[in-house]
Amino acid sequence: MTSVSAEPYEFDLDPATTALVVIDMQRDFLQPGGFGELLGNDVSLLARVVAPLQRVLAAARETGMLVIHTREGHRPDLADCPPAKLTRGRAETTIGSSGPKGRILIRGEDGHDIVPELRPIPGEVVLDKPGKGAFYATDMEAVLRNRSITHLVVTGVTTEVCVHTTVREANDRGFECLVLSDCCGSYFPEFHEVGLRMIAAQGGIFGWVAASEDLLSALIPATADLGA
Ligand code: C5J
Repeated sequence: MTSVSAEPYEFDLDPATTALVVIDMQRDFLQPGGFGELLGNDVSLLARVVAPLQRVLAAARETGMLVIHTREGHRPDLADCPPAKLTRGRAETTIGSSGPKGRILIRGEDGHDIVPELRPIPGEVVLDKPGKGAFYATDMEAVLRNRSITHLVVTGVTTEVCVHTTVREANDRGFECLVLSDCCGSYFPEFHEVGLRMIAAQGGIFGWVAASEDLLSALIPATADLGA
């Protein structure tokens, strides 16, 4: 058992029963020419998440934690995409439209894939989800229960959308969630800040929040300074 310094108080975890969840670190959200930028967002705000997340991913692999990467996206025929999701925003460019990275948020397209810096390795779970939360219309819960996972370290983008939705879903299912503040990001810095505060408020109403350094120093004390 390892204790991580966190808000609102320390988060105790055992790597054997903890999964690292990496939410939607896809080209479509992070890279120029992807969906996020086509919607008018500054994608450089998300790029800063990559380096600390690489260090956490390396530590999770070293300690033998289960690693789950999620990707938001849809079937090429859009049969699993609610019409409301397609038409929301009244934008000309939407899910399924052709863009510089292929069809937006469509499985198998370049933009739908995970950024190369965080590419999954064999043995890691890659979970395709049609919604914001990782539990909705997926086998996420079965994957976790079958591995006796009780604790989640949650990272990825965006803080207030897919990260928040997943943490809320996990919390209602009884999983203990630690969100890493510098390993999550938003196109809206104020939403990121408030989103994190909402998780740890009221004695940890949805879970805990810590910086990645606090997790790393608890997991692998000898390598904690590598990222500084
Ligand atoms: C969004 C996500 N923002 N991964 N998706 O639409 O947060």
